[in-house]
Amino acid sequence: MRPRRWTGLIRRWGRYLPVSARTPVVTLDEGNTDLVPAPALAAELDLGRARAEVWLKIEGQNPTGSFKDRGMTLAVSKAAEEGSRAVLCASTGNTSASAAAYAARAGMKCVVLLPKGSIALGKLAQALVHGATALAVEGNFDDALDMARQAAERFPITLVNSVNPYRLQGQKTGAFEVVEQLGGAPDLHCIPVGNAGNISAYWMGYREAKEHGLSRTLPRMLGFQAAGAAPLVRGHRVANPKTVATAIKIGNPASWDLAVAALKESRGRVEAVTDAAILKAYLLLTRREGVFCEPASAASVAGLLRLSREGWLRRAAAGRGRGVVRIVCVLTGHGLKDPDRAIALSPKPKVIRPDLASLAKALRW
Ligand code: AN7
Repeated sequence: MRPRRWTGLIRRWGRYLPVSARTPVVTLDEGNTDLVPAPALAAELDLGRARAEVWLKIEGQNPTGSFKDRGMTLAVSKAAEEGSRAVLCASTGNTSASAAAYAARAGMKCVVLLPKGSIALGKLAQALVHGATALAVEGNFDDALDMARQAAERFPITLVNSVNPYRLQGQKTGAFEVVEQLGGAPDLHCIPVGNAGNISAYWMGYREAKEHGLSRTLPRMLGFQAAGAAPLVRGHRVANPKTVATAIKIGNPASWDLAVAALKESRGRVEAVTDAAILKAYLLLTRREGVFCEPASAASVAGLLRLSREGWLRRAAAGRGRGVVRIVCVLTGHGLKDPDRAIALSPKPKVIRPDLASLAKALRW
């Protein structure tokens, strides 16, 4: 039998990407992540007479545990094609983890600028273990991104933040996969928003999927920011963003205009969700769906629950009668990225002696 395995998103979707036969494909076989039903979450939603079908796009299944690998395979492949020997990014963690891994794969140097003290443990471990030069910037992500942009103009190093257009090109494949997995676009697409690259990339992907005849419809894009880091909701930059969801602790999103266009064109919405609501959604996913994502990812679910509570979902579903409304929530990163948060929210294991009596006592049997 001819071997047949997934060989990454450039090989699968290359005809829709800015690559040629000359592009050296730097891949870790990213993409092709599962779309898992979320019945417990669906049961929490109020759509009036309509019924919700909720799907989780598990981007934590990517090689470095986040959706960033979709953009990074393309950005690093194109950097290699252009003869670059080094890549640079500012990051709240996941971009640095991904850049470090793909640079290692490509034999390139990697420099990552990390806001000091704001990076989840797993992400820091990844950047370091893949051999990146990590610098802790005394400032926030927005300061670090400013520096990275300036440095890339001055020095011979390729910027792989999402201001690099290849990043969004790679990330749009998430929408192609959703369309393929559902046999068409969903009605609603829920996604956390930080630097606003991913919401822009998904919208581009859905639009292209329609143009290429892969889907007949487009979803409404629903973006969610942490309440303490919600520049798009407030309509202005946030100087000192604050949230437990460190991945989206961003006050001045680079893809601001693209995200606003996506929201407008899709008749979407951008809303803020509190840290308490994010952590509640995180625990719903971990304890009732058995799905472990990082806090920032749970913002998409917190937002969906908020829109349900406010009656927005019910109004949005009004035209459907007793029909089904299909909702996708992108879970952008794996829960193991931020083990400290998982442990902080959970009871500590009780220490017991190695005998049955101690076990029975601990369990109150
Ligand atoms: C898990 O790694 O910005 O709105 O530097 O890691 O496209 O920025 C990460 C962002 C959502 C927000 N979920 O996506 C970085 C970084 C997770 C993330 C986002 C991020 P964008």
